[in-house]
Amino acid sequence: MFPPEIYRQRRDRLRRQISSGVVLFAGNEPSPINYADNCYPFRQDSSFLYYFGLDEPALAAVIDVDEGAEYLFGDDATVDDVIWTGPQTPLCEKAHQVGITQTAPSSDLPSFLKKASDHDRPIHFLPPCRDDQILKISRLLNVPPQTLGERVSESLIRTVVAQRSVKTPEEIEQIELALSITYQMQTAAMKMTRPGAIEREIAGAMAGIAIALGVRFAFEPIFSIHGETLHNPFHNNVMKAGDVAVNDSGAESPLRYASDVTRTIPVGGRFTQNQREIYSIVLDAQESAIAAIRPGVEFRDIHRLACVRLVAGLKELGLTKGDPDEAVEAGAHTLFFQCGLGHMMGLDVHDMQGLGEDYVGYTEAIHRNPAFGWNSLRLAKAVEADYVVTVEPGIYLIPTLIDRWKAERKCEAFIDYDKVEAYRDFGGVRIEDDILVTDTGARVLGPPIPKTIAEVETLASA
Ligand SMILES: [Mn+2]
Repeated sequence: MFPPEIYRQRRDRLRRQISSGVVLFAGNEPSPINYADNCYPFRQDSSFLYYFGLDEPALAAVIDVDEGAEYLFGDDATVDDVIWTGPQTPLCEKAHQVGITQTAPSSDLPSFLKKASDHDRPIHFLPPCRDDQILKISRLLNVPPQTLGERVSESLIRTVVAQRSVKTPEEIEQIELALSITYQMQTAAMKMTRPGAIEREIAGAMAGIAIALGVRFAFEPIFSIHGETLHNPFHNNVMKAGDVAVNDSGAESPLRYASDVTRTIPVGGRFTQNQREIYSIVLDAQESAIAAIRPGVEFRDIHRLACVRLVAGLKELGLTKGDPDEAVEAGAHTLFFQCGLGHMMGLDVHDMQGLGEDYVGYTEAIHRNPAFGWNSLRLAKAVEADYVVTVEPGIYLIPTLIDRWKAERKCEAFIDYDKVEAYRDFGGVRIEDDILVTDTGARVLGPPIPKTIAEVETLASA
């Protein structure tokens, strides 16, 4: 955990932004797989972690804005518990570790909240993501789960998003710690990728690296020779020479900060000519995008820049034609790049997505563009110093999409479908790094993970 002052300062700042009432943070409960004693690995709610640091189940906390008081609700282990779990830190000691002096048993929480609501004091809470959290909060507040969404505090969402968006030095340090583990995962994957290996052998080795270092994946990894499937969760293909494998994976840091890196690896150690060309285009788009990031620049403009670089590169190969800016204006790039350029990253890999992506990536003036491709851009607004964002352009040849566009003769003025046909089984290439917005520009976080064609080929042929 961070020192208690960190959590106290975070809560003080939050309290100053909320005008009145009480703020409820419900920690996550254990999540059973098939019965109560056999659970998925515990992951604390990220906002609870941010303000209260305690990475364990069955806790809740309340900030009383009007009285300036903070309470941790939970239960001490009983002797019967200790037989199974071993000695446990007392609740008051846990509270002390994060700078809280007042504790109470969980059973006191409903009456505490009822008292507040009887006095017409607002009870602020964030939108719960998990179903069990929805039920828990609806029970605590005596509100039907179906209407709980109407009670969510928009002012709290906005305050928390603003606060969590700007990363402090100790948070950057955690992200870079996560990236140092991801470096090990990614370089091991490059070395293990060879003809005859099964994707899951590499995915499993990466999981082993993370677990042996005391952490886990920040998200289920994508490791696939079908990188054209944007979120491909399967790892069962046998790799053969001439394939490229997309490895989109990242470890969590010990304090649960995410990392999220993608590399594309030639199976057999050498990219084919087509792969080199497509890879170079994606790398150029990624580096151009990173170079354009600085405070005040809208991320949707960075996204557009990357799209234009991709289309300009594809034009050199003959897959696109016409003016690249006009092609992007017409949406022609989305045949090859169907998603957004990146997202915020922090305690969540898609940071704060659970609070509502539009609160995180958009503003009252910058709305989500409903056009295909643009509609999945998670971040559009201007970036600020100390934001952490991913930059992850890609080129994805999706046969189903090619067939549909071709049949509809979509963007025919900008796409050479005969040439595209020659690439229909190409697969996909994605290159992703985690970027800190600095006062004057941007910095790629973490140890440099091999990225140029020469660097990747060296490791992949080792
Ligand atoms: Mn990502």
